[in-house]
Amino acid sequence: MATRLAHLRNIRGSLGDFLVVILIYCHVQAVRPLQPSHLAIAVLLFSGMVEASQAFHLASRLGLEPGNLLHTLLGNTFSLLDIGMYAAGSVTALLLDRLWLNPEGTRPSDPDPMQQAPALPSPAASAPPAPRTVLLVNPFYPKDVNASFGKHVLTPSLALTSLAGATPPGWTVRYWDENLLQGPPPLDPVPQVVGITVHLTFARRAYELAAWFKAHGAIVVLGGLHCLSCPDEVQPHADAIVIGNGVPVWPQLLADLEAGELRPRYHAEYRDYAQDPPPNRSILPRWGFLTPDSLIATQGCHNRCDFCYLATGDARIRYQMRSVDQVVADFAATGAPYGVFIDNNLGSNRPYLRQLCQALAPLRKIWSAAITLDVTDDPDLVREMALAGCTGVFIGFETLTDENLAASGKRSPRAADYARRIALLQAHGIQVNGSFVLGFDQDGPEVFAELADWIEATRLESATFHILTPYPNTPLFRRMQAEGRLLHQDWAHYDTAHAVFRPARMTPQQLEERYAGLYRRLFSVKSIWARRPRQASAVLPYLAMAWLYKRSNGLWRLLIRFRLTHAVWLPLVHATRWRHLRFRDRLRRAGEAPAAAPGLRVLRPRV
Ligand code: B12
Ligand code: SF4
Repeated sequence: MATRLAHLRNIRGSLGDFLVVILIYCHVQAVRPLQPSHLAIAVLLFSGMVEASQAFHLASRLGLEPGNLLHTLLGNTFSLLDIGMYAAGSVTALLLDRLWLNPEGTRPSDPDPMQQAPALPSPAASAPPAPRTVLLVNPFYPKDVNASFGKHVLTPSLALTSLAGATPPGWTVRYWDENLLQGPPPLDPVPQVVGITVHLTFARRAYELAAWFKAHGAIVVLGGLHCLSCPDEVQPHADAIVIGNGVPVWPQLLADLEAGELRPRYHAEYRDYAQDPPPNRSILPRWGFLTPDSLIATQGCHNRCDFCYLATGDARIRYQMRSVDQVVADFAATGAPYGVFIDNNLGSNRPYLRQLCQALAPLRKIWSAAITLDVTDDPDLVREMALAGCTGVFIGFETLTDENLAASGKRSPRAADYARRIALLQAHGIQVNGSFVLGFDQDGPEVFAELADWIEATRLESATFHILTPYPNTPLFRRMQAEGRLLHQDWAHYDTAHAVFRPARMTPQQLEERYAGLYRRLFSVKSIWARRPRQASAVLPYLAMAWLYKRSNGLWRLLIRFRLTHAVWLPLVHATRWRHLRFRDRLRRAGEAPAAAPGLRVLRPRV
């Protein structure tokens, strides 16, 4: 059995390449007969001389140049193949689980790797830590079973790649993300320094990892949002903690450590952000993420909603923008066709966004970003976004009740005007992923069905739901605490999937049950179908994305464990980009938005 598993582990790396070849092959067959050049690519790929992404580029160069009429077929050909492949994948995932063919060699009855962190082997006598080595770790957190598992591999946080970018020469940096389901962090060798990012939901796991690494002789540094909001809780678990922006203090911290003068606490305000070195993405396992290339242009937000982590304590994250040239250079350097901006709100400063869009347009890449809905006050700016490659936006609508918005201090267009503004974005080929918060004081048990009806009526392609969560040290937290409404302070449940406070107009159980029910309804085949795009040619790409995102959690387990995430996703990204480029050229020629969008859809499961 062990040999069989080892063999399977060896072939799993090439499985992704294999799937891509099949896609290229079927696609090429569908649009034109097989040519020797395509065969040559397949040989190069299998011989290991080129990677899947390079092969795909090559194939598109040879046979499928943009502008070619055959491209109209592209989206749908891919979509059909993808739907078939995902369906087959779902069944395979199930079978593999039954046959206990997972990388860890565990059986299906073993703990679900989506719910339980990998076991940490008890500390054994190991070699002393290797000097000048850093291991940066993103700890495990359990995934909400109601939502899509896909969103957890959408794009990596920039926290650790930013630290890697700031690491002085002479240090070797490695990266380990426990959520990629490859087991516990490596100890070959034991690193001299372990940097762990800490969020409240995975704080407990971060402390376990810290203790484990310390037992092996490593120096443990903890940083991240939870250090900002609860430094005194984090402190005893670390040799040093970093409060705030880690980038400017990281080189100093390493120098202090080498000099034997490590301080227990380092503070760094969110200043001089534009001076920060670019992130070092080379440490990332690219196979692990749909989009390994997370980008950032701005920090902070013009709003200060009482539930947002940006309102934590006195830590006002000053609104800052990087130079447009810096951002464009960073995106260009990734070499990727698609990027995700992880900014809190890329639309906070509209003149800046316009400038950025104009500079991004020549790259002919596609991207998505979180913005606030007020960007649609300016339809011309929406057009600039479309012309610059924006194919999707993540918008925090939060609620359909204006009183809830007012009470939380969110300045946003009135709920009655949401639908018109969504239609404006969709008409520019920009898919809208709406984020909604449930459990505000005006929310009763009736809001769930109302919200689902509204989402279906507006044909919102994608929606994410969050139970209102009072993050520690925010105005909302302090109010709930003062009113005696907090149920507990078990941070692991502060993950927006659990009710951690007493809602005003329902019980915590009702809130949790109806939240789960909302996902069930919106992820149902009936609802997915009801929200299909009006334009017939956009229906198949939409269904492919919806199937992968909303109906394939079994498949996600397989894709993540077997390192297939990126390879399976890439063809969809290329197809979306080609469709977008055609749409954008038409938009530019027409001078205004067409009546209906062409249905450009890249899956954008955002937080
Ligand atoms: C990318 C992202 C994700 C990715 C990756 C997450 C991951 N942990 O790997 C995905 C899509 C998977 C994701 C999922 C979720 N996310 Co998220 N995510 C983000 C996002 C958009 C960007 C993070 C980022 O890259 N920031 C930029 C970096 C540079 O900033 P930073 O993390 O603060 O890091 C700096 C410092 O803190 C410090 N630092 C950080 N770590 C370390 C470590 C060391 C050693 C040192 C020295 C310093 C240091 O230095 C860094 C450089 O300045 C943020 C919003 C945002 N714009 O920040 C939300 C955010 C972090 N997510 C959030 C949430 C709630 C979630 C979910 C729970 C949502 C859900 N219901 O499913 C899930 C699950 C994650 C979890 N359980 O924690 C919240 C967290 C709230 C909080 N108070 O903790 C945020 C803030 C969004 C929000 N507006 O509420 N997310
Ligand atoms: S608009 Fe969004 S990012 Fe800005 S403060 Fe409010 S919740 Fe936070």
